[in-house]
Amino acid sequence: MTQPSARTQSPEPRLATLAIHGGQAPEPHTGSIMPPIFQTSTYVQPGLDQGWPWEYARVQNPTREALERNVASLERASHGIAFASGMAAIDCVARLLSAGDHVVCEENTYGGTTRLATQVLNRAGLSFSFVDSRDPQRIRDALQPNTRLVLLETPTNPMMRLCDLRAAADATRDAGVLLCVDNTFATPVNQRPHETGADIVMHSTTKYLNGHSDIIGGVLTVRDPDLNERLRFLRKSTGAVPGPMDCWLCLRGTKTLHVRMREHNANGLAMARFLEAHPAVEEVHYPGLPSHPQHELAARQMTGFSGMVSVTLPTEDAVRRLVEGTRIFALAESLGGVESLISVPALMTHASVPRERREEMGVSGRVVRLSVGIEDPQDLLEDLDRALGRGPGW
Ligand code: P1T
Repeated sequence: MTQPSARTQSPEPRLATLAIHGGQAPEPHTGSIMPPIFQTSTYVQPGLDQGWPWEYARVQNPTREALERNVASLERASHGIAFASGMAAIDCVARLLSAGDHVVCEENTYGGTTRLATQVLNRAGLSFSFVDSRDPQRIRDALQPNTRLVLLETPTNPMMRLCDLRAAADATRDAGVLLCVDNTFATPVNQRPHETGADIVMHSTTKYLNGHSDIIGGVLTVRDPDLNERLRFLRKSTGAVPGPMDCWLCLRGTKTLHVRMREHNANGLAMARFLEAHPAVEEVHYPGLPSHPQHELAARQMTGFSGMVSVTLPTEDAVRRLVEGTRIFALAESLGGVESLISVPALMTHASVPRERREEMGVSGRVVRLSVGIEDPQDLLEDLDRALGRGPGW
């Protein structure tokens, strides 16, 4: 057979095409253009020992597998493994390890990740070193002979610190250690850690991937078939699978991920610029601003900076006035939905991190986190301005 010429070879589809079509061929029996919701716990088998591929829905579910293929395609991975929550996904990564193993973990992760490490996984015999991965040398310095995993989050929740993913991958490759990157804040639209050498990419699909604040879910992506098999075995054995309806909702969300992220990126930058110029704001933490100490790295490893913006205000009273005073930004945990949310990490998402550790990282009661949605940016600016005590009343 002759090789197709370069002209007739189809190029690798781009992200917007993958978001809509990746992993989702029409259903073969009816041609249903959307993947059906296979709401079943088990499958009739044609006979004993027939090698029937569908056994039990904890192990196989076609709706879930469509989501897994879709997210894997967006992350430029070869396999996806979906979970009942982002925390279940991180827990599964940790279960690759055994008692006595050591993990190097970014110190400014989501509070639930710290809680899992210091109040659950430590009791199973894992030890953790928490590092400021803004300096990749600190990752190298924290590696021990028994280190098996480096767990990073970039940008971090909520201080928007960055880790140089290429440098982190160099450090872990040299040491033969797995690198897992929580890509929840950036999304594959803005950053693809597998392309710079990460072994595992993790998402809380609760956030941008689903995008509509109506499910809890998680996913891991990998390129290595052996790692895929090990993670699937762990998930089959521990059982934290998402339901088919939630997978279908998430797939519906990923179809518009690229469109939503364009708006989140634009609105996030608009809010960050506005807040930076606002007299009531002490400091803005947003990698897309030239004033961010790692802006040069952000511009190099990200193509957009998402809708997550944190600000430090002069007093806790000012924080209370802001978060209780907005009318569009709703006071709530979580992020990444089309609607704007506002929160105080020290009292909400990061309350389980010990106070001294929180404050060392700047996560004081004076920090407010915004998840900027895709409403009209002028309405959002006016909402913040009014609640910060300068704009007109409504
Ligand atoms: O909530 P869950 O789907 O289990 O995901 C946990 C998680 C993991 N990683 C990151 C970066 C996260 O932000 C989260 C959850 N975060 C919030 C609920 C929050 O408001 O920050």
